[in-house]
Amino acid sequence: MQLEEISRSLVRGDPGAVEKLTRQALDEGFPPRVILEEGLIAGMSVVGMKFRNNEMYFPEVLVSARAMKAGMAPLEPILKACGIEPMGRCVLGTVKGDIHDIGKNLVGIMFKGTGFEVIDLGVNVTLDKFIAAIRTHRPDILGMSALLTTTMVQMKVNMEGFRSAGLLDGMKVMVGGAPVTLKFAEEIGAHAYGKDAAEAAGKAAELMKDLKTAF
Ligand code: B1M
Repeated sequence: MQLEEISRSLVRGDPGAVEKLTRQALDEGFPPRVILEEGLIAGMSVVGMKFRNNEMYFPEVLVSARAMKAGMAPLEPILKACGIEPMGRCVLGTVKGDIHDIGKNLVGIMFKGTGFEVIDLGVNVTLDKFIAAIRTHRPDILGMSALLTTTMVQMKVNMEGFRSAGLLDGMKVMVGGAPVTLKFAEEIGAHAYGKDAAEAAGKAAELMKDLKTAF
């Protein structure tokens, strides 16, 4: 089956095959979100499991990550095109010390698909860089991603930084990433937590309703 083949090629680390099969699946009428979730994300979950079980090593994981990006190339413009009027503006980044960006990029794609304008600051984003971007772009939503237990604590530092810089009025903060939980999000005073990219986009849309009724 097409989507399983995408997953298998991703786990095998074959960017050419992943991109070709993704394009084929689109031509055959598979919805982009289904290809993303049941092909690409499903494959990356297998990579994560194999990595945890020492069945895959970093160089192989990196090649699979490249294959994931190759598969995302034909999907991204279509997911983006689903949004009509920007429903809000989001500044997004992976926190300081952390270079994982696959999940954060997916969140960005889903936000764009939901109708948000997304300013992606990339990875290893310092508090100062977040603050400068908030002052420049005045986002409705600030999204932070962390994949390491050692870097998720930076989210707390950032929340305190935003608060003392007076930047939390009129802006909602969402956090997410594998080690991040709803409990942690609440503890640090974030406004929302997204378990995955689809949930994050749905919650972002809800946050926009809160912002509109508050102002
Ligand atoms: Co790293 N890594 N890694 N890694 N890596 C993990 C995260 C790890 C769990 C693997 C393991 O040990 N089992 C482990 C973290 C352990 C921990 O702290 N709990 C780990 C480690 C230890 C490391 C290094 C420290 C290894 C080393 O060098 N000794 C190192 C750190 C580098 C650094 O950041 N400073 C490192 C490096 C790397 C690579 C560079 C090789 C590569 C990253 C490539 C890249 O991102 N461009 C990599 C990868 C690929 C992984 C795994 C295998 C896969 C991560 C991924 O892309 N998942 C990962 C194991 C795993 O997760 N099972 C692992 C797929 C992605 C779709 O899911 O990112 O969870 P995820 O995103 C989801 C949700 O979390 C959520 O939505 C996304 C989509 O549904 N989400 C949000 C994410 N951000 C969100 C933000 C939101 C809302 C939702 O709101 C704003």
